[in-house]
Amino acid sequence: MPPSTSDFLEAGRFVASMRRPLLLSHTKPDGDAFGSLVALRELLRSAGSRPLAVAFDPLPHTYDVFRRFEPVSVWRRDLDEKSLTDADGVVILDTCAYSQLLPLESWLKATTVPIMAVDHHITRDVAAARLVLDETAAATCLILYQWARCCGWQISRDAAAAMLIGLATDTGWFTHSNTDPTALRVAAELVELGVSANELYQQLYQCDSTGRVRLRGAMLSGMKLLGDGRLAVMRVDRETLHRTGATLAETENLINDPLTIRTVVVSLVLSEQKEGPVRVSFRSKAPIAGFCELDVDVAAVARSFGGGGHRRAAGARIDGTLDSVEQRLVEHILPLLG
Ligand SMILES: [Mn+2]
Repeated sequence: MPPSTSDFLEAGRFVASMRRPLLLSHTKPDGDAFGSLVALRELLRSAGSRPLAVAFDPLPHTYDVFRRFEPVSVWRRDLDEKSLTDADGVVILDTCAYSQLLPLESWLKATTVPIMAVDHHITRDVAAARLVLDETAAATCLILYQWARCCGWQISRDAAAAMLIGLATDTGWFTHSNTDPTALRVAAELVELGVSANELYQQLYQCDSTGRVRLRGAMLSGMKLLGDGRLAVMRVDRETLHRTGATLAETENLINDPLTIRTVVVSLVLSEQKEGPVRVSFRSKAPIAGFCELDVDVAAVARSFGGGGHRRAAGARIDGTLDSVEQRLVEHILPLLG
């Protein structure tokens, strides 16, 4: 359910009581995470506070589009716990799960400053005094826009651009199943605020590195199709990254390629990390009337492996080798595919 006007106004008063709010988002930040950090920083600045926006990872090249804005500070690279002493509040954006806030999990659990969260995910375990949640919202940036409108905050062109990037990337440039009338209406209003959609599109989708395009080729040629072509599995190992010259961050969105195949309902990407568990991303296709009625909730699949996310886009970190993780996932998912 979308927040009501009074929810938004109360949340507005809550955040207005913070002079130095710390803005955080999830690890491995995506367009909606960076977009939310930049947009809320701009919005709160025009409202008179001094927000500190912090990302847990540096900006990957796939998001060079964000270089048009003042940089977001990177945890450990630009600041540490000492830099947080004057924070008098926290706003967590685009996640509500401690597992996605690990670098500051213990700090967040120990701090006495008020915490609020703005999010559109289903998975949540963060203890926050105030929540602005809308699981039906296509992006956290969309919630921020509605919040700003409701509170009458000034929306600068930078704030609008950052919100359009978040909304456009979380909807796969308005093609995913979360693209609803509200998403399209808000996008139109953001363009009316002076943002060029075409310019953002070019910076987002026509600025790939050669390595990323070669990695796409390698992943697709190694793709396995299982369960009568309903399940696509792709893997990224260190050797492939080295050979193609791509970075791990550049695997983002390549998971959507197999979904362009008529038969594929679920797409998986297993990525070998430098150390620690295998990172797994899950996507599923919405049922297509008269063609494929299968409706797989990949958030539920991810949850049974300790992860979480949305019905059609989820993730998990799973201990084991690429082979063993793949085998366990395939055994779990194939029965769901009829
Ligand atoms: Mn999001």
